[in-house]
Amino acid sequence: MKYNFKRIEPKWQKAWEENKVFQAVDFSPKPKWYGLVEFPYPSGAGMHVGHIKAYSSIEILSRKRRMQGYNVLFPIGFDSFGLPAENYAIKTNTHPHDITEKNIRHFTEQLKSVGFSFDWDREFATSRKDYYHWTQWIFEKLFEHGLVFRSKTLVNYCPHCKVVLSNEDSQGGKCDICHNDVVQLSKDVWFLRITQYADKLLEGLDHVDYPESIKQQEISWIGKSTGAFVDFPLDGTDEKLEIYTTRCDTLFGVTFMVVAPEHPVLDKYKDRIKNWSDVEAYRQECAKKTEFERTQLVKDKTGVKIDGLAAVNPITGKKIPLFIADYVMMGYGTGAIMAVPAHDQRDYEFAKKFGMEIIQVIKGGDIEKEAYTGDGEMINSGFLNGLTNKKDSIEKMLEYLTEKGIGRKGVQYKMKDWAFNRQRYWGEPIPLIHCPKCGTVLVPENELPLELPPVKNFEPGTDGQSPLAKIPEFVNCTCPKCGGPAKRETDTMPQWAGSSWYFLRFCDPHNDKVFADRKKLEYWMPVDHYNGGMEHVTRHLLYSRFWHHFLYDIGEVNTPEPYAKRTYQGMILGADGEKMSKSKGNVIDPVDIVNEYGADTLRTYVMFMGDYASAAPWSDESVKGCRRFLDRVAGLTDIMTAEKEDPQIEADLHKTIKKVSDDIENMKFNTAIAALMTLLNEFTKAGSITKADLITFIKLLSPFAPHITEEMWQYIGMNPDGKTFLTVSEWPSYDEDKTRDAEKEIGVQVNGKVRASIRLAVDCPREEALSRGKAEPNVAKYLEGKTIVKEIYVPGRILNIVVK
Ligand code: ANZ
Ligand code: ZN
Repeated sequence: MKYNFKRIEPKWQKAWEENKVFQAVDFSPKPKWYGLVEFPYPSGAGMHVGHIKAYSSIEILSRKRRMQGYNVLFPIGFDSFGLPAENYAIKTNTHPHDITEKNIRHFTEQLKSVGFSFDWDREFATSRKDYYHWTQWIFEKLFEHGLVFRSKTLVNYCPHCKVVLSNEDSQGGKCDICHNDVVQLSKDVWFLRITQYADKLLEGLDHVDYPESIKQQEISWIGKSTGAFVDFPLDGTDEKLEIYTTRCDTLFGVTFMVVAPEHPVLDKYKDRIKNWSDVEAYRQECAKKTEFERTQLVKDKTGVKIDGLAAVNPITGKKIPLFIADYVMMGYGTGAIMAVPAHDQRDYEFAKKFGMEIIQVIKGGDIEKEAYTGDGEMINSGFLNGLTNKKDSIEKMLEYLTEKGIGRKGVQYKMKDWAFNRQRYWGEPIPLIHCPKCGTVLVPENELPLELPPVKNFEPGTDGQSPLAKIPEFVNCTCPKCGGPAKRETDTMPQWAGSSWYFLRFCDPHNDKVFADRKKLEYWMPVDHYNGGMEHVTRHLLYSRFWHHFLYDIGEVNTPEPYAKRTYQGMILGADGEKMSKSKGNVIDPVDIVNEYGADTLRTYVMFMGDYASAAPWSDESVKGCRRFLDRVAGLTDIMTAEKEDPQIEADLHKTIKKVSDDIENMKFNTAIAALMTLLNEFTKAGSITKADLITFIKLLSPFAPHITEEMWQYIGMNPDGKTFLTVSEWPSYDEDKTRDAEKEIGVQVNGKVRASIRLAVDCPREEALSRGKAEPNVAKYLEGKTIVKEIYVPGRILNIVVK
């Protein structure tokens, strides 16, 4: 067959679409399979080759599942609220809505040109009101259940984007949107109480099939810590300074205390503090640093000793100095610590610098050099002396603290509540109303969606307010409770809101009565396999699991966990091995590859380039190699002349069916393609193959290269009515017995040394094997004049002749 991808790719894309081949059918009696990919943000730059790789795994699995008889849901939509569109709109004086819809059209065309088997009837965009209606509705449920609260605290703020960011959005001290440094500012913001779900988010990981690396990232991000809260009296006051420690066993070794520079206790006792101006100066210095800088272990310890205020060790009754230092964070524990320099390295460095006493309470290490953090016998510790196990000491101390009312057991999480409002335009309006009489009131459910009003100027104000605040018609409203004049909340939701539940909407995308019909949710959920980026593990994955657990708790969905299985893809690097970026000029546009080599080549190459989960550099040579492979595949129709199946080819076929089937399941796409390349070579070597051989081959290749194989299927007469598609034909099965070779190369040994090698049928009888082995000239040479004492033959493995 002549291979003309330019003709056949659009032809089959159109035929599949017209015949709704990829349509997911609600309530079909077939077993369901829901495959999900991270829906794209429709940026102006269009599709990236990274999208192709990220989507290809679930694409291939979906196509295989359909051929295995599953009712497959493989949907796509657009995560279309967010800053880039808004920034672009500001720059070009256009409207983010128009830009977004235009980008969506562009993206759709591009995705379709690659032949992904999405059910396009279920497409939606999070920025359209029929979708964000339900994002707002879920927010209202969260609010009703006490999971939305407002608090004035230190938050991450990006001065460049002019937005408050969540912790997840400012990892490593950088803004997730613009990658500039974030600063800590005290602001009044809306939070979602994700910490209330910390334990459920941890526990849920035991019930899902995620790679260990993903589980570990979530676990350490949530950062559950068990320890104790202990009260330290402030000398000469009634005040008790509460600290959080994981090592209450070391209480006898506490020689000073440290509070975070922002700790409110300082302001309260301002009048007693003699060096207040030093305190203030230090505070200002700290405010300039990012939390990331402050928590770096390797950094010079700084701090100020509070003059005029001291604490008391509640166990020993000894007076101890009080410091402020930036290595203690206001946002963790209580913002105050007991310092045990002998056994905590940060406290150790601080004590050395400020000349504080170091009391060893656990035997071991070399306290002259560094803190000892290991286990050992307790010393200098009163009633704990002699204990040798940290666990026992902690338990005993906790008992004592509890009994005396000085302390209590406690848990802490590194994860913080989710700062949820953005002071920008292009996001879901938060459906809250501020009434001077009734307080904060929800927009009534029947008034949802609360529509984003059209605006002319999206520029965020220098006053830190969202552009919505400048629209009196939007802001001024009546209180739904008392009917009096009230004002609307003008902030919008963060980018991650829409993606926190989109997989549910795919189950019932056009419903205007509920976010999704319960019966449909029960049919489709959970997602059977979700593939996405590693960079979303501590953002979107965590957020969406949180929303889903919440919806489960209020009885809206049928499982606590949304995704039964999750995997990730490795990045595609530029040909130079660097991350693709515009500035480096090493970006590959997938559409260029489609135009030059065809979608099937692009798809095959992206899956062939290496281990799916690893990063791999782009190679033009290898793209061409994949194209040549497909050219040769097309040529197979010319050798479809054999009447009878060759036994060796049959064995090769069964082996390949097994390999490709297993490899796809294990996401080893590259070795699946390699196996098909090997099979193609065997076919070519054989010179002729049967029609059945060819059919099996194109079925196995079809998830990777669906257009060329669909064309070949028709070419050999398998699609007479134009509607009998290969794409939904039956996946080949194999016979385990036949996966073994018909013939094998076997070494002929004389006294254990290989003297020749011969090809034998694996079931070749003993007599025949021996006589053929002995007939080899180089074997005969070693047998001459000798007496044969033993002949060993294991079919397909060993032929050894022992002589004397
Ligand atoms: C005394 C002590 C002795 C500590 C010792 C450790 C070792 P994780 O495991 O991460 O929860 N800490 C508590 N609050 C802090 C804050 N706001 N900023 C900085 N450090 C803080 O760590 C808990 C430990 O980190 C606590 O236990 C406390 O130091 C410190 F040999 O208390 B520890
Ligand atoms: Zn930013």
